[in-house]
Amino acid sequence: MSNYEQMKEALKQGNADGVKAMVEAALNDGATAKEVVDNGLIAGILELGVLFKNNEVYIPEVLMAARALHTGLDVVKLVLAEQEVGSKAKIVLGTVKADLHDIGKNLVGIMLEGSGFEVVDLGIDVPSEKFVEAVREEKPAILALSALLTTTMPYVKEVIELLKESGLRDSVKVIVGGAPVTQEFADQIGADGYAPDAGSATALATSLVN
Ligand code: B1M
Repeated sequence: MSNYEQMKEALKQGNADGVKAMVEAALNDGATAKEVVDNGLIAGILELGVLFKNNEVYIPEVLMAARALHTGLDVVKLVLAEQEVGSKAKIVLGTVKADLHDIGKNLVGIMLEGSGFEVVDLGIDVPSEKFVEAVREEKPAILALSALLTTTMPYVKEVIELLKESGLRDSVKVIVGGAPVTQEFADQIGADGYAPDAGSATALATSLVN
């Protein structure tokens, strides 16, 4: 079994200590943070996602795997922080109302921080009003909204509408993402940008502040 196969298996079993040790070993062996995240951590959770969809595993197993994944991401985050190149701009980030998924959002945050942005992470299940309040108080250059459920996508639109009503829409760029979100949806709701993955989100944010 390759190292990444072992990492994926440990992740699917929710073995946080194993995942941590394997991520550290892979990075020490010269793997890049992106390789570890793409080939080990994300690949593992997506494989588990298929089992979840087919009712072969249930929410407790997925939560254990998510915890193991976050343990691995914490190691990656330390490596990326060491490469930091100074603050580019402030970004407020969060997962929209009624949505508890945070793995992708956290990955986006880690990549943004790793490329020099200051990230204020509001967490998950964030009420739309709280995003507006954060834009007023933090004055970020970018507001980044994540949604993983088709049922929570309308809240992405709600945030943009509330920003308009509050007279704050022109003060901030809004970028959106998450598995069910598309460029077409982003255009429909008047977002400033859409990114399909964490790497693209970083490139998009950089292009919007330059
Ligand atoms: Co949930 N879940 N889940 N889940 N879950 C999905 C999303 C689902 C596709 C599974 C399935 O049925 N195949 C499905 C959604 C169907 C739909 O709406 N289309 C689903 C469902 C139905 C549910 C529940 C309703 C299940 C239930 O209770 N019956 C429930 C809802 C809870 C809620 O939120 N209110 C639920 C619960 C959960 C857990 C809590 C058990 C757990 C979340 C744990 C956690 O996040 N801490 C969970 C998980 C883990 C998943 C799957 C398996 C994996 C999601 C994930 O982390 N992917 C997922 C299946 C799947 O995606 N194949 C599934 C890995 C992650 C790196 O990818 O989040 O897409 P992703 O992020 C990517 C990009 O999307 C992008 O960059 C990231 C990295 O490259 N991105 C952005 C994300 N945000 C971005 C923001 C940006 C730009 C890019 O700019 C701002």
